[in-house]
Amino acid sequence: MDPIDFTLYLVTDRSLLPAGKDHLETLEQAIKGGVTVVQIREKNADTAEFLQIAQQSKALCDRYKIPLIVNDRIDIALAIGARGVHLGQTDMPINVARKLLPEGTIIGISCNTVEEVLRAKEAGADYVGLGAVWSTQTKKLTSPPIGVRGLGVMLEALDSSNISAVAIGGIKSSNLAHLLHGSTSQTEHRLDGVAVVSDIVASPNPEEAAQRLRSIFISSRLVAGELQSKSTPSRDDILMKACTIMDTTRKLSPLVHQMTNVVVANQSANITLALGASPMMATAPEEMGDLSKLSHALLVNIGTLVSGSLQGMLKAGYFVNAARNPIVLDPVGIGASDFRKNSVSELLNSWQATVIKGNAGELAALAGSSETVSKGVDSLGSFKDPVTFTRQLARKERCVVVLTGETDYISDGKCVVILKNGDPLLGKITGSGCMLGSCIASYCAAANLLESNDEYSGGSLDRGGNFLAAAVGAVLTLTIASELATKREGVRGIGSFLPALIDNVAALQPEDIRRFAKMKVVDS
Ligand code: 3NM
Ligand code: MG
Repeated sequence: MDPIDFTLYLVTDRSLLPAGKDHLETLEQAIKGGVTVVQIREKNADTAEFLQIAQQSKALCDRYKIPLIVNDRIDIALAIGARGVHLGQTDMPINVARKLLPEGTIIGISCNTVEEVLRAKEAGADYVGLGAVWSTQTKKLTSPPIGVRGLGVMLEALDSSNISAVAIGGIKSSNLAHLLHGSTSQTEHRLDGVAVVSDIVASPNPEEAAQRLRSIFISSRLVAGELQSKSTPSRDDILMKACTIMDTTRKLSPLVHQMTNVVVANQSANITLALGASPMMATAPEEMGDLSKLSHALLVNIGTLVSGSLQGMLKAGYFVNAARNPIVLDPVGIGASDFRKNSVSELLNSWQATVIKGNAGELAALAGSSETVSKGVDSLGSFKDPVTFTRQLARKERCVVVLTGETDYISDGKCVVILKNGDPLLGKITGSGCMLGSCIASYCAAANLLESNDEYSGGSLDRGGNFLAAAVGAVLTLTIASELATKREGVRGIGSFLPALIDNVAALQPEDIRRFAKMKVVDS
């Protein structure tokens, strides 16, 4: 028998049908929209009713040659000759089900932890349902959502096995690109598909809902393939792109939404203007949906985080991911408190960052490494092997990582760019790191506008390496401008340096970047 195509796995739930819609009609429309496998899930029906629904659904699926899986009930699966069964952790054990079912029957199991995945592997499951990724109204969850990062860890547990994996729980067309990006890059084992209930079943147009989900899945798979085969760009390639991005920022003046700290808000807004972009410094959770329609990128800086601002950041990121615009995360002082650590964890679990930027202490805390510590927001010490650290963190978080310090390291998970520009005064003023965050976000906005001709290529999927170039360009712009600023007449120290820096950023030309960049690219 053909292997099952898990790309778009519809799990039914008749209680979610909109008024006037019937189960079989919705099922047929969903199949026409591109559902590749169907699970009949009946939590309240008695046996006779379940059997009838299963028989009718099976006849329909057969007509379209779509495999049908029965939730939980081995007897119903046997009675209708289903292609498979789906078991929960407290249902019939896999080895017993295997004995009862005809040879070749597909057995899947829901897993919520790495241990459950390892046990499913041991027991010979054909596929696993990993979740719940996000919270959902459809099923009462017995443990907290695993988030995209949790999903990545569970997928890694499947490396070197041939078990298929689908994700489930709260998956919608608005967050699917984020989900797939978080689980397609570096591990051997990718998601084979996504399982969805409400986004299709509760939709007034299940055919279109299924089409939307399927096309996002397919295009993301293409992008992931491109990323895998991407060759290391040369120093000149990256510099050329960075200069194009610099020009584009001035030409298109992207609107950069910045949720930053109270210490640096003013200078961050001014450096953004100096780059040719426009700052928008809003924080209220209530307006994030509206603002995401206007902005071209989001900067999230946790420098003076309070509980209220965290809600705004969660919301903002959700909408910005959905709009496929870039997000830059600056986890300022994350090592200083559990509140910051937990908050960043929550942010990275609910949305996909495009770039994460921090000093050694901050990125060590974010990565859970004890190699270097921080004092307040300042970093003490550095990594023994910053190149490997930066590359690995980029792989783990599936985004571009910028490690700042006397030398800056930037990686997309493949190559690492090493930069050695910058005047020491940059480290003496407050908020130079935060200004860098604004520069990265502005250039990411421009980079995204450059490549947004494909509906699904934007956001966190660094298709052409443009976000890497944007981050490199941002570091070079700020550090080279700092070198030129200290040469200006009248610049004597911290106080006179800041305005000179802002002026020099505004005056900087692409030629300056090409001429002064102290830059090297190393391959993985
Ligand atoms: N199982 P929706 S979450 C049926 O975590 C089911 O195992 C889950 O529904 C699990 O797509 C879930 O509407 C419901 O969020 C998913
Ligand atoms: Mg069950």
